[in-house]
Amino acid sequence: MKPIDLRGPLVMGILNVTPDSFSDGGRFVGRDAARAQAERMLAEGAAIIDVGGESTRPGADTVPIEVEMERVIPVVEMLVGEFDAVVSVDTSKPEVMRSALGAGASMINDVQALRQPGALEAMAGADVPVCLMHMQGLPRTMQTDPQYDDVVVDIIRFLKSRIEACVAAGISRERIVVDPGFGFGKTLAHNYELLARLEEFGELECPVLAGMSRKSMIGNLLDLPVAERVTASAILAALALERGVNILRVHDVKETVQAVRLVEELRKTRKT
Ligand code: 7PM
Repeated sequence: MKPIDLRGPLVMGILNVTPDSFSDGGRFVGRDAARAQAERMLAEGAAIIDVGGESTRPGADTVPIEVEMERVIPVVEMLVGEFDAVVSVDTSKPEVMRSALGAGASMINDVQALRQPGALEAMAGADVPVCLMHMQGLPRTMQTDPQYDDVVVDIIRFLKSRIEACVAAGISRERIVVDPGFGFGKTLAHNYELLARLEEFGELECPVLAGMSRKSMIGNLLDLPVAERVTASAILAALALERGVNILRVHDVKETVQAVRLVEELRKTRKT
């Protein structure tokens, strides 16, 4: 477990260990592919590697605990043991959270914002950051007609209530990161309104994480396949940084680090 300055800006590199990304999941072939991918992202300047073994894509089913464990834990051990990397684990299951922290993970990233029974307790016993993400509905059905009164106000209200639940459970505010959850129960218009109004999340007084990398909010607007969304992802990263985002969860680390450097230079110029 390594302490991290969550104010950033930090680039978090995505490492999927689902069989749809690496043919063999957490097993040997998958582990070699995961090692190579992580090594590259670290060399490109990723501050955190986010390991995910449960596909949260729209329409996806949930994964049994044992399967997720088997995919994720050996990879966490490898990343910590071989690279001394700062590792975040993308999971909603308290059992996986505990094992991941035991294996040396430095952060938990939960798309369900610790709403699973036992998740608050699992994190209360640790001393690492946790990312609380907003999702309307569940992955299986979340993209069928999402509705909000005011998408920003509704999501801020949700995150406030989850922060309160965390604090009540003994998770200090200093450990909490918030995330509007781009693409999770949102239309294209909702996603762009969230980006436009990202600064309003500053009201929560927690570092803000944004994950827009290669998502359909790019693909559907520009009519691009996933492999051709890199440039647009880096542009959205820069726009999010301009709106005060602290952590960027991305596939393309090199391009995002460039965006961070450009925006930081611009910021420095404005101050002096
Ligand atoms: C297929 C489609 C696979 C979409 C995976 C995804 C976020 C996250 C994901 C996010 C945080 C992806 C998503 N997205 N965690 N996990 N914030 N905190 O595009 O936006 O990576 S999974």
